Amino acid sequence: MLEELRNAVISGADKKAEEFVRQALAEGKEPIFLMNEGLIPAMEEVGERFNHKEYFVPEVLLSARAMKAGLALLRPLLTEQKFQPVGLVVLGTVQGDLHDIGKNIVGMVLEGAGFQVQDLGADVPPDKFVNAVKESGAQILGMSALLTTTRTVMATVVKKLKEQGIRPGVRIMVGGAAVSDDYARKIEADAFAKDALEAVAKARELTVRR
Ligand code: B1M
Repeated sequence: MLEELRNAVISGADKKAEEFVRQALAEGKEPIFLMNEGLIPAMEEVGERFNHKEYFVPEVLLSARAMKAGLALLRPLLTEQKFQPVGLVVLGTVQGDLHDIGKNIVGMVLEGAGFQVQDLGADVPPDKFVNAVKESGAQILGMSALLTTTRTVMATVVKKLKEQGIRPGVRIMVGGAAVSDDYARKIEADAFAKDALEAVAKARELTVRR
C-alpha cells in the first residue's frame, strides 16, 4: 500500500494518490505515518530525479499535484485542534518563490501540534510578513525558501521588523532547502528547522523562551 502510494506520487497520478490515501485511512493507518512514510519520501525521490535530470518541470508539477491531492485528505485529520492554541505562527514562502509543498507540510504539522497557523501562502512580499506579524501579534514568524535567489528576502524581512521596532516581540524560524543553520544565524533569525518535525520542536522551544 505504502509502495503504491509512493509510486502514485512519483508518477504524478493524483487520482490514484487520493485513492490510496483514502484506502489506507479506511484500513486504520495513521495520517502522520502516511505523510512521513508515503508522501514525503515520494516527493524526495521526485527531487532526486529532478536533480539528476531524469525529471523536468512538467513531471515535477504532476507529482506536486498528486502530493497535494493526498495531503488534502490528511490535512483535516492532522490539524484537528483539541486544546487552546499553544501560540500563533505567521507562515509563508518568501517573495519570488513558488515552492509551497514543504511550507504546507510544516503548517499542517504545526497545527497538529496545537499551534494556530496564519498561512500567507507563497510568493509573499516582505511588507506582507511584517504587517501580518504587527496585526496578529504572532509569537512566531515562519519563513520558507527553496531558492538561493529568494532566501535573501528573509534578511529583508528581519531588517524591516527591526526598523519598525517589532523584532523583539517575535521569534523567527526559517526553513527550506535553500536555508541552513549558518544562514539562519547570518540573518539573525532565531531558529532553523530541517523538516516539519524539527519545526514543531523549535517552535515549542521558541514559545517557551519568549
Ligand atoms: Co523547484 N527547485 N524550481 N520546483 N524544485 C528546487 C528547489 C531545486 C533545488 C531543484 C534543483 O535544481 N536541484 C532548485 C533550486 C536551486 C537553488 O536555488 N539552489 C529549483 C529550481 C531552480 C526551480 C525553478 C527556477 C526551475 C525553473 O523554472 N527553471 C522554478 C522556480 C519557480 C519559483 O519558485 N519562482 C522551480 C519550480 C518548481 C515547481 C513549480 C515545478 C515545483 C514546485 C511546486 C510547488 O511547491 N507547488 C518545484 C519542485 C517540486 C522542486 C523540488 C523538485 C522539490 C521541492 C519539494 O517540494 N520538496 C526541488 C528539489 C529539491 O528540493 N531536492 C526544487 C518536498 C518538500 C516536502 O520538501 O520543500 O524541502 P521541502 O520542505 C521540507 C524542509 O525543507 C522543511 O520542512 C519541509 C517538510 O519536511 N521546511 C521548513 C520547508 N520550509 C520550512 C519552513 C520552516 C521549517 C522547515 O520554518 C518556517
